[in-house]
Amino acid sequence: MADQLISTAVHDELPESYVRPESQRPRLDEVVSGAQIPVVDLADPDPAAVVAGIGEACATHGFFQVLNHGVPAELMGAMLAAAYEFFRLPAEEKAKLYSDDPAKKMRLSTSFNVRKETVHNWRDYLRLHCHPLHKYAPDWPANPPSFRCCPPTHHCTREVVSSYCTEVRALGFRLYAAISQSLGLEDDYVKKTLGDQEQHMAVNFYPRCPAPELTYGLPAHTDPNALTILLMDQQVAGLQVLHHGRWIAVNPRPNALVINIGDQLQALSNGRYRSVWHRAVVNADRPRMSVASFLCPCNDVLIGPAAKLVAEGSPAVYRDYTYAEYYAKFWSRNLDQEHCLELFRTA
Ligand SMILES: O=C(O)CCC(=O)C(=O)O
Repeated sequence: MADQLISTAVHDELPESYVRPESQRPRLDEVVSGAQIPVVDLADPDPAAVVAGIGEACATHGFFQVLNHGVPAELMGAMLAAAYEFFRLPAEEKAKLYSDDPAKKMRLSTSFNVRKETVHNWRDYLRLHCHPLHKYAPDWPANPPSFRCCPPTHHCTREVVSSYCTEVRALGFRLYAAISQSLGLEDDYVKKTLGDQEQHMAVNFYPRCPAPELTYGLPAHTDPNALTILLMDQQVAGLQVLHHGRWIAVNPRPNALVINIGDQLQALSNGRYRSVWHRAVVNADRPRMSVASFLCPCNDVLIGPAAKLVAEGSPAVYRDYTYAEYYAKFWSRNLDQEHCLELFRTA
């Protein structure tokens, strides 16, 4: 129900349904703030160093920040501005877009899976399907105008979200080539294997929270897709990544994008690359926005460890499955249960 949206009201107290039991709270004072996830400069003149840096990051952290990635800084700024504008829309306007049905291709929702979860999360989000654009963009919210699609030749603010989607997709495919190379596979292995991929976007809005110690924006989870490209609010941190059993705060770097390996690349790499637990925490002073773009395998393609990686020594860690099967399993569970990929192990 739309009255569950938290971006439509000011909250002086955290409602009981958002309060985590003591043992599940974020323990913000234990978070490592000085550490960093790896940073890869895609403009490095040595392409082999870029590939090696990406491979290392995927194996050790499952996360890295990219610089000089080709997505224009102005477009990133405009995307975040459009996102803030969207969440400032009046409650009645937002209520028309509300749905808690994960099958819907365009929906404004809240928390994670309100139909299943017992404790809610301090997040509202707009979920959009983005590929092919001509199929989905006409159904995007009519307000603010930057969410709607114009013909590609027509330069206006309404192009912002669709242009952002196009740029991010191209970056994702560039990263796929580097990831394939780093695994010793053909350059186009990942892209070809995952089929004509879907692309989804989650525009995450985390309002100011009266009690950040007691709740999450998003609790620890891994991403069910193949690759995630995250545009973070430049002013407010909130993303944390699990590394060697401790939570590392990811501080926004000017014009960087954050990349993470999803469950499907962990499977395809036979466990060499890691889809790592991450979470979003909230804060008392300022709202925060993030825009996550997910590249998702084609629904009916068979996914499993690359034959070359299996033949070279280690047996297949995961069985083959379709992405449709995986995605259904992911959404049938709570976000903070065991790694969904564990359910697809061979032994
Ligand atoms: O807001 C963030 O920093 C993380 C978002 C995220 O993990 C997600 O959308 O899956």
